[in-house]
Amino acid sequence: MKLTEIHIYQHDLPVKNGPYTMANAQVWALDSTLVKLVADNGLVGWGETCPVGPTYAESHSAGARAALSQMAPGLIGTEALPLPLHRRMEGLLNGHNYAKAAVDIAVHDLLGKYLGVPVCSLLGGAATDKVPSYYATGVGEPDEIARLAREKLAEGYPRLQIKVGGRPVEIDIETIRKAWEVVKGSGMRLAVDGNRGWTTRDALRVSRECTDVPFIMEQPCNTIEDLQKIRPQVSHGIYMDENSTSLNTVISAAGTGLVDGFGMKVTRIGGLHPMRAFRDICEARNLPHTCDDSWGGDIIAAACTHIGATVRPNLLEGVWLAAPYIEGNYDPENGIQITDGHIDLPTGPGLGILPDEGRFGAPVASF
Ligand code: 0XW
Ligand code: MG
Repeated sequence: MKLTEIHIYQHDLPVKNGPYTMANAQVWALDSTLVKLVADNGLVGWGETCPVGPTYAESHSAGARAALSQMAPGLIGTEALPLPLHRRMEGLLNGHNYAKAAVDIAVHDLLGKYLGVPVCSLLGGAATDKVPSYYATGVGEPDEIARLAREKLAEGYPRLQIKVGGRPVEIDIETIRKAWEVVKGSGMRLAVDGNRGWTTRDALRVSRECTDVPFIMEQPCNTIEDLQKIRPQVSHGIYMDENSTSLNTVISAAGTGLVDGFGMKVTRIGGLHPMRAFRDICEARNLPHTCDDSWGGDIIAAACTHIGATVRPNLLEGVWLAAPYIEGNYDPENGIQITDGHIDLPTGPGLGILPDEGRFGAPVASF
């Protein structure tokens, strides 16, 4: 099976009850990029990549489309298999994992449809058909985050991620304490995500003043050097998110014991093929992690759910979806949803969702 056509689409995803606020980004609407691969047998596969604004990471939506347009002509005629496609993409463009990921997701969808199996089977096989999710608050007032914690606990979420940073650290400490008062004793796990926004001074102070609150500290500071600096001084587990931009970084961070786990995004690491290597590295080191993305509709949601289902259950921190912040689904029938804090693994071949193409309008580029 060889690739014969590549179509790139642009689609806006307004944030429900926006904005969504993180330490370094405030977003009202996200600009998603979709990729449709067509094979010589007429089968179609869908991929997606959706940076959460231009300041969250070294990625932006126009950059994704430019990178895809740069690679697309050279991908026509390539075997529709993840490994040859990744090697071809490496030969056509250096870096830009988040754009390559859209092609990677689409080829998994295509291959699954061709073989008549769900993507989770291509990734080694699912361990569950109900994948735990977690809820991520925005940066908010302490009482509002406590209210959200109560609401999400009642909805059945097994984990809550509280966003902090970009404001006086005293407010972050008050927020953590108020949320803990709500979830204490419930079994709900807590993550406190600085999204690179704290100084090392802030991270040390939070850990010192909240020694009695069992949360993990996710990407508290901006750089790997910052994490190295605070590592021996904090009493909380540290997870790496935004700094883990490649398998190479993951190997070093896991191998040197710099972190206790990861918040991982499928598109940041380059798609599902590198994601399964990441999963296996974490399993070898007994490191928990999430399977997320920065944002995106049903295609990204399905990709994250399929890989999440293959993670050893005691190491899966959860699969985060943008679904609670998005109105509607690409696939009105089988769209991915969170129910009782969990996601049903799609059962159809490939990603198990069929986007209603009409929603995306005409392609912005076709090859
Ligand atoms: C909560 N997320 C998975 C979604 C936003 O893009 C940020 C992210 C994170 O954990 O940093
Ligand atoms: Mg994070």
